[in-house]
Amino acid sequence: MGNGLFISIEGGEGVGKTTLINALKSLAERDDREILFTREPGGTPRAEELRNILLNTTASEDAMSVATEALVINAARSDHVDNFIRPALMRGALVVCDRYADSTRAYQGGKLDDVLLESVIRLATGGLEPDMTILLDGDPAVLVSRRMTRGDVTDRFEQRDIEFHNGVREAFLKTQERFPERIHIVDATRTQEDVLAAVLSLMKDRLGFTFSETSS
Ligand code: T5A
Repeated sequence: MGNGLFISIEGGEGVGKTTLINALKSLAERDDREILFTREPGGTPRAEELRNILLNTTASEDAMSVATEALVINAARSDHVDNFIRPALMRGALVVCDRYADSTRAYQGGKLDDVLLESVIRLATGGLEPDMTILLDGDPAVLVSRRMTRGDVTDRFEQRDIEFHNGVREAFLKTQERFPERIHIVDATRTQEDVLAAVLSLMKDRLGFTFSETSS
């Protein structure tokens, strides 16, 4: 896929993905290379429209089935891969994506035929998997309370109980066991500085990538 590098950041709600990505963005701003940040569901105008449909369905409306969720998310992903990720990788960019196909495996997997779900993911991605995935992992009880203190529990995905979050964590850990070479676990309960340092170290060791500001 060109000379680019593709990194995805994964984990449950409130695990610190946005915080980590903001720290990486600060380093990227002072780097001359093309470094792009994107997210799923979303990343292109059409995919962002689909994201709004997915995340803003209120409890009073008809619930979306898991199969519908999987198809809508992967429709968004297909547009994102075709119109944003693949062209950027062909240009040689570093693409950092907030969630990707492992989120589908963790959230929608187990509730649908897994072989069919993998086929849908393959259809959407054309087989494009990240060069490296960072899985931010930690006890949901600790992470949810951290999140609640911010008082920012708004969309329907986040209005879930602790059992739901424990299940998502287990599903991510099982996905990591399937792809141990690609998915690297980082302890999300450590400080923001420690999390960033662990990720920078993985980027250097596994991909040979160092931000210009941190290379000396
Ligand atoms: N989804 C998505 C699927 O079901 N299937 C799929 O295939 C895909 C792609 C997306 C939803 O869509 C679902 C999964 C999700 O439910 P979203 O809004 O994009 O939702 O993503 P969330 O994961 O919910 O994002 P959040 O913003 O809620 O969480 P983050 O980004 O993981 O956490 P963050 O960085 O905002 O941090 C949360 C709080 O913790 C603090 C932060 O300051 C913040 O207050 N914090 C720390 N505090 C101490 N130490 C640290 N190391 C900290 N890191 C963060």
